[in-house]
Amino acid sequence: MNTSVPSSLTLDGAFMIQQLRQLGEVGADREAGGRTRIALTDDERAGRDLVVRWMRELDLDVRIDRIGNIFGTLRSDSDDGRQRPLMMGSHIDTVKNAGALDGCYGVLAGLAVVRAFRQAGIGPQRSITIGVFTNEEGIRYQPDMMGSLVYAGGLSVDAALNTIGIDGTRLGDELVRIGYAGDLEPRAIAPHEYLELHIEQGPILEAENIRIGVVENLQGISWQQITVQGNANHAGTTPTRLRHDAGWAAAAVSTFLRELAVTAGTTLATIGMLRIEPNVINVIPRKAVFTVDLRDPDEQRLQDAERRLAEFLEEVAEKEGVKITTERLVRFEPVVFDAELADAIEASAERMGFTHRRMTSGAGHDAQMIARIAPAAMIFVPSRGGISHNPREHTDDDQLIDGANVLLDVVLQRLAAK
Ligand code: HGY
Ligand code: MN
Ligand code: MN
Repeated sequence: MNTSVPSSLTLDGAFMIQQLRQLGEVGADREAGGRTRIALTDDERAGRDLVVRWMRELDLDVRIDRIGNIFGTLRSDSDDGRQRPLMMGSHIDTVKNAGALDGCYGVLAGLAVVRAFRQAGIGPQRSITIGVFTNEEGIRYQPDMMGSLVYAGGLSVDAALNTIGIDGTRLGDELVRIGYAGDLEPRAIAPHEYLELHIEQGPILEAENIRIGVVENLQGISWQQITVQGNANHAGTTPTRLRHDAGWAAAAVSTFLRELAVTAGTTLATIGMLRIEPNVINVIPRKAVFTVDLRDPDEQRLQDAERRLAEFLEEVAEKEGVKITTERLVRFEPVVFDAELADAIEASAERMGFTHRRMTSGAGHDAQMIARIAPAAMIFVPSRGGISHNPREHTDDDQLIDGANVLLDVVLQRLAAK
């Protein structure tokens, strides 16, 4: 293959859109809407199988590592097996009733970039690898970004394989069951640098009518599970002053967190999961179990939020006479991406005539883990209404294709650079 890569290649955007639609059908939920491909379920396996098929159709060297991360590599002629590839990628697992783009867009745009090389009959100067990382969403097994965290050395493979999910299953068993327990040691394919194209999942680009987000950094994430143990009692005979109401305690924390977020400014707080027992109309709840997701771009402010929550929990326990315990599920500090890569993304968007702006990622991404072991950065495209983790997640086809063309342009610049 000749490796004199021209300054531009042609990316087949329509084909990428068609593949996004096709992958979006896997795990489709006609009733509730959207699709659900929770990590290591049969639906996610079907999504994995489809992407692996597409990788093989591009004649990529497909490898699976021990935590189920999938890697498809277009090898360069100069790769003696030790060359670090330029890596792109993301994830294809979803939350419940998700949109079709979160994660999938970065994987399929990466395949579209490789396809542009294949269709031009040109080999890249450096190998290119597309990564599909396991369990990015972290809703069945915590933490989120688990596959890329293991890959980056932040969590041992064995600890990850022994993780018990919220459904009581062991992650390693499920990985074997779906046939994606690979033999490749994580980081056996170590990236030279990493680019992740993703939908913004927030309102900024659309609100400012900007085409491309140059993602410089990503906010810190703190997940914990809180258990309140009170006393069940009769709803009609128990005076308020004698109650030990776990349901009230959970509601008090929710109100406190909204107040904290509003006054702190950049801190975000979410109670995403909430269960009370016995969950009966005329019984004062004896137990409440709920999760708290705190985020802030600034580590000190995130620590302040965690401290203030802990203090409030002590107050509530004292006041209501309940026992409150917390379990830390996830804690990732804010991440700053590689400045040179961010500059390259900005230069490509500028050269291609796209409006662009630098920004922080509100969501967690695999790139934040890869940034631990290689230069990494992200490219965002707008999300309609800022909506994501929702069947109504949407980005216009031309915006998706523009983003993929910026990705291709950055890849060509980076391959030419070194
Ligand atoms: O939680 C997140 O931000 C990501 O979607 N896993
Ligand atoms: Mn994502
Ligand atoms: Mn997501």
